[in-house]
Amino acid sequence: MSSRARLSEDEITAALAALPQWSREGDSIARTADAPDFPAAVRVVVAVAEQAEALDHHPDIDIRWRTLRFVLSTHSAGGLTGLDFTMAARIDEALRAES
Ligand code: HBI
Repeated sequence: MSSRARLSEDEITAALAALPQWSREGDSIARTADAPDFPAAVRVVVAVAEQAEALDHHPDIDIRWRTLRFVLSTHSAGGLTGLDFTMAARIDEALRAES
């Protein structure tokens, strides 16, 4: 499901159901999470960066002290694709590793 083909509304709804921490924001999905402290938040960003490079798919990342916000969309498709949901799951894994 990690292709760059734009997903249908039904596919988006189904994919979001498997990612309860994420919410739809227009043509993107987004998640906010608090790390235990600032160094842990930075470690999450480093782990996410490595996964983003591996997938060639990069989230928008906002870090404020220990609060992280991730926003995903597939710019080249002008909307949501399977890559967004694959990357969202990897972001969840990186957050769990620092929780
Ligand atoms: N990341 N979120 C996101 N969306 C893209 O379209 C994208 C990307 N990272 C790299 C990338 N595209 C390149 O493969 C080129 O398509 C620009």
